[in-house]
Amino acid sequence: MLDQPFLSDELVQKRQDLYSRLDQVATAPLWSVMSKLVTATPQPASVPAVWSYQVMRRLLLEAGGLISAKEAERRVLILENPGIRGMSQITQSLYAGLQMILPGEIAPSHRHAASALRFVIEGEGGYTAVDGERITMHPGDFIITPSWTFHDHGNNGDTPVIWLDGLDVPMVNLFDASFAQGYPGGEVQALTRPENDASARYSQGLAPVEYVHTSTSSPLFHYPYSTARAALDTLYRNGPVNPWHGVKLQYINPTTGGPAMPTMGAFIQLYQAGFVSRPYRSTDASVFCVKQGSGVSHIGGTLVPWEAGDVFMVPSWSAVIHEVQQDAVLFSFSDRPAQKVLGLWREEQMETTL
Ligand code: GTQ
Repeated sequence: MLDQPFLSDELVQKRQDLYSRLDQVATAPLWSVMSKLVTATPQPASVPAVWSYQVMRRLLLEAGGLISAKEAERRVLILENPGIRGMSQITQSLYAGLQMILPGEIAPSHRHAASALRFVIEGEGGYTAVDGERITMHPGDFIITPSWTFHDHGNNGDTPVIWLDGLDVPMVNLFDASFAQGYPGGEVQALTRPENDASARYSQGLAPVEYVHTSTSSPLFHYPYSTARAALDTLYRNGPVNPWHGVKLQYINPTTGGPAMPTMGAFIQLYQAGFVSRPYRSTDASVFCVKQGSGVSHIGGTLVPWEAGDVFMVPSWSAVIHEVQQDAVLFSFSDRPAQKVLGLWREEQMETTL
């Protein structure tokens, strides 16, 4: 910073006078806000945080006895970052929540400009229908709901189904580009293709010869856990294991090789018990959901313990070290694709360990 020059009382007074007249014409001097406006490094207001699944599950079940999925439209407990309460945000750019559908319930069909992703935590028999195709949800499955696709959820099983929702709502609202509407034809959208149709079309290293790439999102909406887990196990055996990320895969649009959606990227990684990752930081704040295992993450100096079902977040540019206690599979998502396409994304793989 520059040395502060001597200011006479007269000059101070004249400046104050100018600033108050600037204020009256909706103007402000850049020099008084420059350093907090254009920061040398990211200065996130969000803080490291963890939501215990055992606690959240009890609260969701309690909510289930007090309001139906139909009345709520979506029965979701929003995970609000403690550093930015009241904003419905888990990071500066992302929304996250835990959604529950009880047996026989329906969350009515709607669509919105915001893109959504789901990571299934618990329960069998749940389904979500996206763009005319029903997807049966199993724990660990990753499912996308691209922007402006109709989607409704239901539960044909006999136990609660609970999943993590991730949406880019804060980004959509940053741009003042939000639209939403209910499905005009009733609670449940018409199904236009049988289950697993998109999987046959797009997930086998093949694509229909007439397929034309037009959407910004993947035509494949369902990424089963069984497939992801098998890949992680094989790659762990084959090696090498990355000292920062363990074995880490990203969910892709199979027709482009790029991310499944343009605003949010999603990942799944496997760490062996006893593994201590090297410190890593990146400009995309990340939301993690623990599929299995337990450990402690050191997030910018804060100790965050986690176990199966827990959700925790790492703010932008906070160095994170994962100390793994029991063999762990971590799902995560962030705004990385948006940052990359805007030329903003940075990462740093650091060398020092604990
Ligand atoms: O499932 O469509 O957590 O529209 C928030 C808004 C879930 C959904 C959320 C939504 C949904």
